[in-house]
Amino acid sequence: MRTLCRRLPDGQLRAAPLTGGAHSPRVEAMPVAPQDADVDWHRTFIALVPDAPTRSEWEAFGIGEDMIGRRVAADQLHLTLAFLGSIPRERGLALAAGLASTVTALPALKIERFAYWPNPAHPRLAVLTFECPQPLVELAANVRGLVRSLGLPIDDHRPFRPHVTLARLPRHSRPVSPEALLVGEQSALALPASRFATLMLYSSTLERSGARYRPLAAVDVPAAPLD
Ligand code: 2AM
Repeated sequence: MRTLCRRLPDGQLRAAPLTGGAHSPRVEAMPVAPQDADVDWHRTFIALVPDAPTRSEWEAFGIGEDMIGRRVAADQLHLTLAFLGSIPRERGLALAAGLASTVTALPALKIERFAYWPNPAHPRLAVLTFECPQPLVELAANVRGLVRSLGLPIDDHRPFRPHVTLARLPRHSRPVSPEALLVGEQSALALPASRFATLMLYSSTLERSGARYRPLAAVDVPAAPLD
């Protein structure tokens, strides 16, 4: 069983865009905001967004009382495929226009585990990690191929490990107790596979309450059967 997507062979796996049929994605990415002159193209990233039932499951996910106030808002939960940082507006628009060409049909993703990163003794993130089937590898490689074809950089200092951040903890948080870790691990066992229905280009602004993600373009991701 593959447990992690390691570094991807950028651009080497290019799936043909899906056209026609009941599972056809939108042909062009839906521009959520790019006409808006106020859009800032800072801290941009491309991520998978869950469908409504999956979002509800995650929202109800128990990770212990300590995490109240630290949780990522339900409408902000996502799985990042590529983090780009600041990009010029023109290339951002080209990226939004090309997003649909990267889409592959994706099965619901099985949850691998619940974890604190980098570790429970120094917890900064509470995450769900996901198994990484071939269609996810292809989709991530397609996205990165598009980014590179536009001459845009990908911040690659972190290997690609498919995860959703459920909560963010301040620096120097106290260690997570084994009991609290168990709460999360047991909750994760009960979760069904997660369906990601949308591929989104986001920008991120830092606000007092934390990062706020703003959708810039979106494209449907068709469902593939679970293997
Ligand atoms: P994280 O949840 O593990 O922090 C917006 O910041 C999104 O991009 C988050 O999902 C974040 O992952 C991800 N990301 C990936 N690489 C990043 C980087 N170098 N800097 C900031 N965020 C990054």
